[in-house]
Amino acid sequence: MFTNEEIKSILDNFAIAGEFIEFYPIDDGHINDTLTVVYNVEGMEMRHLLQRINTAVFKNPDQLMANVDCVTSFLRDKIIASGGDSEREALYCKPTRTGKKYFADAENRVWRLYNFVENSFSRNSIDSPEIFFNAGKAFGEFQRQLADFPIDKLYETIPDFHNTGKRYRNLVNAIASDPKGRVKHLSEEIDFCRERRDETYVLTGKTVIGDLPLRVTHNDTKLNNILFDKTTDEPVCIVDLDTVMPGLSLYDFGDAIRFGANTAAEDEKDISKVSLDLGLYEQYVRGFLTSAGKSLVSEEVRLLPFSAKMMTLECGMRFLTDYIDGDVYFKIHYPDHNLVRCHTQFALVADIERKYDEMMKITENAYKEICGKTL
Ligand code: GN1
Ligand code: MG
Repeated sequence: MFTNEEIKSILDNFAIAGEFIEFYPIDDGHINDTLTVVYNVEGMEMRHLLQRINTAVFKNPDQLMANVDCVTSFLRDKIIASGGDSEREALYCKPTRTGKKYFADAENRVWRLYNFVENSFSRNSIDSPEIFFNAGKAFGEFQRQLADFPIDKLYETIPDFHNTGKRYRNLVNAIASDPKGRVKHLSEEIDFCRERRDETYVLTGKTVIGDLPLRVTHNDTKLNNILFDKTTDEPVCIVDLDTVMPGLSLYDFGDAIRFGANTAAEDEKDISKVSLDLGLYEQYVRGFLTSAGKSLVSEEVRLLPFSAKMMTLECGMRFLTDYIDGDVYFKIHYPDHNLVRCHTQFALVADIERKYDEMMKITENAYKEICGKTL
C-alpha cells in the first residue's frame, strides 16, 4: 500500500537518529494505518511505530494529538512514580523536526510517530483464561490511573462515541437515505435493532440523572489494544489512545467482553461459532474488579452484563450503518465484510441475552468475593 520511498520521505520529517531500513504494516486496526519502521542507528536496529491518522474519523488532528499528549505524559509520570519502565509501559510521540506532534504531508495525510514497545505483541484471541483475567486487570488499572486526570482538559475527539441511542438514530438515518440500495435485503437485521431500541437509551439516561459517574475512559478496549510481554505474557502497555475521552467505566468493560469473550472472531462467517464464553466473562469480571472494583459505584457493577450486551449491539449497529452507507468508515477486506461483522455482533447479543442471568450471578459472586460488597 505504501512504498519504501514514500515512507522514507515521511520519516525524514521526524527528529530521529539513524538511517531508515524498512517497514512492516500492522493490519489489526479498522481505522488508522499502522507501520513498524526499522532504523539503523550506528549498527544497531531501532524500531518506531508510524501511524497515518484517519482524518475522516478524527477530524481535528490538533485536538486529537493534544489529548494523546496529555494522557500519555500523565500516564508516564504515574509509571515513573511507581517505579515502572516508562519506555515500555507508556507511549510517547516523537516530535517532527519543527517540534510538532504530527506531520501533515503534501496530500494532507496526517502522520505521527510513537515509541515501539520492544519484546511485546498483541493478540486477537484468548489462549488461556488467565490472560483474560490479566487483560481485565490491565484495563481496570488503566482506568484507575486516569481517575485523577483533569477531565476538562480532554477534547471530545469523536462526540457521542458510545451514545448508543445516537448510534441507533444514525442507523435510522442511514436506512432512510439508503445510498447503495442495500436496505431491501436487511429487514431481519433492522428488526433486531428495532426490538432493542429502548435499551439503547439506558446508559446515557442513567448518566444524565447521576446514577452513573462520568470518568476518563479508553473507549476502545479491544484485546488487541493491549501489548503483552513476549517473555512473561503479562500486559505491558495499553495502546490506541485516540478515543480516551470522558465516558463510562461500562463502555470499557462492555467493549472488552464484546471482543475478547466471544468464542469466535469479530468477522467469523459461520455464526454458529459465535457465543459468549461464560468462563472468560468470569475471568474478565474478576480481573477488572480486582483493580477497579473499589472505585466503582454499585450501579456500575450491576450493569456490567448489560454493558456487554449494549456495546455489542452498538458495534453491530455501527457495522450495519456503515454497510448501508457503502463502507465509508471501517476498513473492509471484502465486499460484505461489514455485514458479516454485524451478524457476529448480533449473534453475540442474542447469546448474551440467553446467558444474562448467569452473567449476573457471576458478577454478584465476584463482587462479593473481591470487594466484599453485595448488589
Ligand atoms: C475500531 O481502530 P480499531 O480497530 O481499534 C473503532 C472501534 C470499534 C472497533 C471494532 C475510532 O477500532 O470503535 O469498536 O473498530 N474505532 C473507532 O472492531 O471508531
Ligand atoms: Mg486498535
